[in-house]
Amino acid sequence: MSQKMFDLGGRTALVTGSSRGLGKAYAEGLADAGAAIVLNGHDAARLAATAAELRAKGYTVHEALFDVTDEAAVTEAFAKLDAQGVAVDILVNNAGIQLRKPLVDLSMEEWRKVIDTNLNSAFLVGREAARRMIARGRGGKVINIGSLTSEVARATVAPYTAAKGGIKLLTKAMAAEWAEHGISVNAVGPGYIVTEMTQPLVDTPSFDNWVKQRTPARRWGTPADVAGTVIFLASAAADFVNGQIIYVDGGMLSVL
Ligand code: GCO
Repeated sequence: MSQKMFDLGGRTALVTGSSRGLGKAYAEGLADAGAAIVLNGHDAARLAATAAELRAKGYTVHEALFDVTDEAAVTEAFAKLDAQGVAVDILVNNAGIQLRKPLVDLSMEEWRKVIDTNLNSAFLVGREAARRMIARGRGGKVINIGSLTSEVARATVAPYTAAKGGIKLLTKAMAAEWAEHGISVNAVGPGYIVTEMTQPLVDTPSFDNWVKQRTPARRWGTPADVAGTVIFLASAAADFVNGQIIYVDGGMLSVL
């Protein structure tokens, strides 16, 4: 019984920002659990390379090259999926960027780019996906990717923090409106995970030591550490979980 609850066979999962990093790990994990996947990115070559890599593992992989911050591009991308007969049952709003800079030095353009990519995109893509999930009448899953900064702040990452705080409450707002349609909406908050985005921090001895001291597990996380929680929230095992954010942080948020 337990195995069936986690089986994603017959489902299709769109993961935004999935040509590399955590998004790629989520996509591969969902594929390994049986889902067909739709990879998304804005770099055609990188997207094609990742799609080829995952197809070589026997997974069913579609590619959706579009800018998640561009409303028209998002609408067009879903129209193309409709035309291809690809129905998104599981959406992982993962696309995100980081900009480490003091608030007083930020331009409005820099602020807006982070908010657009890390928060507004979840609305744009979530809206298109939910419209179709509701119309199909067979429910669905939306998993937004938050951060430790959905709860607490760190100096020099203000726009990222504001966006990820927004992701936490947008998740609850989506759950408030979409749960009655059988769509469960939750979030995952990765802790300090080794990815291209955090590599500069890993390579800074003082920051690396701080993470290891502040984390009860005394290590950085890996993308594989987070993928399991995404699979859980995408599965029938989480059908009655709604509006929650699950932190995968080695315990960092739980201790002083
Ligand atoms: C930073 C990091 C963090 C992590 C992650 C922590 O500069 O502090 O980029 O923001 O990426 O979000 O949960």
